[in-house]
Parts: sequence; structure tokens; C-alpha cells
Amino acid sequence: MAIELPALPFEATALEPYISANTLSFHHGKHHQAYVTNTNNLIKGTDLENASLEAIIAASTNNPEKAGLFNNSAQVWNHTFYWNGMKKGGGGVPSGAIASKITEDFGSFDAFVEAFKNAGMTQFGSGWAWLVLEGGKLKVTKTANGDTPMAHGQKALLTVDVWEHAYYLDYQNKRADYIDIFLKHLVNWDFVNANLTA
Ligand code: MN3
Repeated sequence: MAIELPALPFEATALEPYISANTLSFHHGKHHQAYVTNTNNLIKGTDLENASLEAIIAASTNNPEKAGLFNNSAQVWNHTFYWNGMKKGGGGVPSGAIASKITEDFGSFDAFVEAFKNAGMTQFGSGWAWLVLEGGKLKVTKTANGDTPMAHGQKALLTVDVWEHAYYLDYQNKRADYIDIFLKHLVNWDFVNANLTA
């Protein structure tokens, strides 16, 4: 049972003008697909051949001999999670359980926005900024390369991909603009609320 590339949860043009169909075509069709292909090549003929994606990630976490498998399988998971965290007409101030939880744990929505932007901007090189739940509290974190919250005992609620391939075609080197637009126009807070209460 090979790992499969999930379809995007929206039309390729759904996030325009903020993220172009061209970016999504490369990011989903080439980058995300490559992580799927690499993962399948690495599990072929091993005891992980029929394992779920989460089990593959767990089996390769903190395992130097399986570092390649960890990076590729975690990148499959991170990208699917990133797509689901965006929607047409998203972004802005949330409602529901996440809204009060953000106020409770960060003091205000603006404080969360500042922390999330800061995490995305200070991630040196390729990686991700995250909103996670750890020990019942919300926390903003960043990870390098393919690293992912589940490898650190955290529950992921939202992520933004800050690898250059995520924004370079639309924003060139302006990572700050991309993260700002992500928060203002793209975040799928319904998905974040569902993750929080799951
Ligand atoms: Mn990416």
C-alpha cells in the first residue's frame, strides 16, 4: 500500500491572487509529489511498506539511519496539512474555540500574529512556522527542513510553509509579505478549530 499524493482541497486557482495556480502546480505537483515518491522508494521492501504515513514518521523520528525517510515522510504530512490550513476567503480574525484560546494563551490575536510572523521570519533557511498545542497550551514554533510537531510531542493546529518554493514565484524574496498575506487572506480557521477540538 503505497503512500498517495492527496488532491488539493481546493481548485488550483482558488487562492489567487495571493498564491497563484502556477505556484500550486509546482508546489503540489512537483515538490509534494517528489516527497511521496521518495517515501515510497524508501519503504519499498521494508517492514514499513504497508504502514500508515503517521507510523512511518513515528518509526523514523530521532533515527539517524532513517533521516532521509523521516524528512520525506514528514514533508508529505506537512504539505497536506498546509493545504488544508488554507481556503478561499480565509484569514483574518478567527471565531470559535480557537479565538478565545488564542486570547487566553497569547493575550490577544495581535500578539499571536506577531509571534507567528516572527517564527516564520526567523526560521533560517527552509522550514515551517506552526501554531501547536502542547500540554494544553497554544504555542508558536518553527521547524527546519522536514521536521514536524508530532516528532516533538506537539499537536499541530496550523502551519505556513516558509521554504522558498512556497512563495518565490509570487513574492520573490519577500517572505514577510507572503506570511502577512497568509494570515490576512488564506488561513482556514475552520480547520484550526477542528484540529483544536479533535
Ligand atoms: Mn513546500
